[in-house]
Amino acid sequence: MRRNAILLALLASASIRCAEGDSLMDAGPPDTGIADAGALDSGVETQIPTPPMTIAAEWPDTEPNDTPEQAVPVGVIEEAVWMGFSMPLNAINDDDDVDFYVFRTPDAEGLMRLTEVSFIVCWQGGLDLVDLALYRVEEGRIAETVREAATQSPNCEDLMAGMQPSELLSPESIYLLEVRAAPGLMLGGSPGLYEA
Ligand SMILES: [Ca+2]
Ligand SMILES: [Ca+2]
Repeated sequence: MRRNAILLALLASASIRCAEGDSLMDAGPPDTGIADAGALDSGVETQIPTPPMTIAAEWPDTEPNDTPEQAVPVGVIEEAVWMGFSMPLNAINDDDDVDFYVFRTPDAEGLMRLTEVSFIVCWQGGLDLVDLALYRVEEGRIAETVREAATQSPNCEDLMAGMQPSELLSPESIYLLEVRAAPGLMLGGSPGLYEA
C-alpha cells in the first residue's frame, strides 16, 4: 500500500512538473545523467581483458590501450615479444601515452624453454622514451607489481635485466605489460616508435 502511495505521489509530481511546462526535452538530461552514471558504474566493474589461448605472435599498439582495462590481449608468450612489426606500429603517441598489453605464460615446461624471450623495448632518437612495468593479473585485476624498468637510458629499457623468464614469471598465469611515456617526455608532436 505504502509503495503504491509513493508511486502515486511520484506520478503526481511528474504530472505537476509536466503541467508546469517542463517539456520532454527537459526530462531528457536527467535520464541521460542516469545512463551516464550507469556506464560509470559498469566502468568500475570492468576487468583486464582475458588474453586468448593462441600464440602471442603480434603485439599491436591498438589504441586506446591507456588503462589496464583497455589492454591489448596478445595471447600466450612464445619465443619473443614482437613489437614494431605489425600495424598499428607500437608508439608513444603523445607525451603521456601509456600502452598496456596483456598476455599469458605457457605451462612450466614451456616456460623453461623461453630462454630467448626478453622484455627489452628499444627506440631511436636519443631521448628517454619509455618506462616499463610488469604486473601479475588475478581474476581480471592487478595482483602485484612483478618488476619495473625506469632508467634514463636513451635507447632501451630492459625489464628482465639478465633474468630468465622462468625466474620472473609463473607458468599458466596472466601478466600485464605497461609501456608508458618516460616522465617529462617531450616528443614535439611526432610519435615515438618503439620495438621489442
Ligand atoms: Ca601507443
Ligand atoms: Ca596508449
